[in-house]
Amino acid sequence: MTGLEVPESHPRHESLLTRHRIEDGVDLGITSKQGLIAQGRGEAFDYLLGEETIPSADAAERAAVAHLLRADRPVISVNGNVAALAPGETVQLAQAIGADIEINLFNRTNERMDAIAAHLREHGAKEIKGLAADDRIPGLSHERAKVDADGIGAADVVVVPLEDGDRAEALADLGKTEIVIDLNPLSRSARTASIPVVDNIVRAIPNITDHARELSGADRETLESVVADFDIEAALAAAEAAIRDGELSDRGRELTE
Ligand code: PTJ
Repeated sequence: MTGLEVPESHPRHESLLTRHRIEDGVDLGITSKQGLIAQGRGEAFDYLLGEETIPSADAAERAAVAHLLRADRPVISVNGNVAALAPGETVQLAQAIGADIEINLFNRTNERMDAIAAHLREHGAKEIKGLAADDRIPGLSHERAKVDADGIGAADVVVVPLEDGDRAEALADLGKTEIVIDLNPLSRSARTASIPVVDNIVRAIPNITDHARELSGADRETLESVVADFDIEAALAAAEAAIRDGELSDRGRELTE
């Protein structure tokens, strides 16, 4: 563990804590070194978004829940960054919506698969998929093609945080509903998604769980209207506008002063 203290008064307290969690993930053999670079890229977008959940992202998180609660076989895909940044939160979300958790890695090794599975179990996960890897997503040559036949292979709705564009497109080609969590609204993954959530996973996953609790008793008609009311293009445009035009909230101004 890094053991570094970040004073709570620091204006970027949450962001620095997140950075340390990724460092710890690398030390524990959970996160790849490339995960550090991905984190840096994400931080840059998060800074421009004011390090907060913008209203269009909150709407996307609610629409994501409507999809997940209607799903027959929802699955949450977990990589090394997700496991380091939000392990307990991911387990809670899976429980709230009745989803499976499947580990799926770009830089796949047996050691990392086992370390992530152990870490998720320490955070309350009971069953973890991805270790059997008895199916493949067609059209992908890299390790992310490996999935469980009764996990992502059979899923109708998949939550894919920090996805790469190739797999996002391949999953969409299979007709799966994809909920992509990615701070970059210009990424191919966000643009391929049925629901692009332009938010940091450390905020997005707990917020999706809150919406799941709120919508858990909703009837099908209500869920369908939440899905129908969500506008993909408008959500992506709102995120781009927030970044480009600096339409910052008080929090955003505090960070940039
Ligand atoms: O653990 P592995 O081996 O599966 O590898 C995972 C990484 C993330 C290293 C791999 O998928 C990768 O290289 O991803 P990319 O292509 O760098 O894409 C990461 C995307 O996630 C970028 O668009 C970032 O802006 C975004 N991102 C980074 N951190 C966060 C994020 N989005 C939401 N929350 C974050 N904390």
